[in-house]
Amino acid sequence: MKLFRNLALILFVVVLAAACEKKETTDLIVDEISVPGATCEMCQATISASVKKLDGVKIVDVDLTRKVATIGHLPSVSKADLQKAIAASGYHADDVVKDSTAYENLPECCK
Ligand SMILES: [Cu+2]
Repeated sequence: MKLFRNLALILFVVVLAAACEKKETTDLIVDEISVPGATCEMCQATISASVKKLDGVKIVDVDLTRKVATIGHLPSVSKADLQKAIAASGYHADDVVKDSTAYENLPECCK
């Protein structure tokens, strides 16, 4: 598990570095958002999809061990935008409370 986590982290940094090399992403900002409800791969997928819908989000990693979403995005996206998007998908995001309807619609394994 630890090895997987380290590999995932390394991969994330490599992809992030590659993303930064592109011209339009030179202003990439990286935010970490606490997602205490994230427990499985479905949660990862749901949370990733929620923020990728936002124009300007370039890269997302959801660490299930730390329960933290790390998101690389352009300055046009604020941390509040990210928190709102994650909360709307059914997960607490830092101090932004999850949408209860979205939570009810999550797969059983995610509740
Ligand atoms: Cu899940």
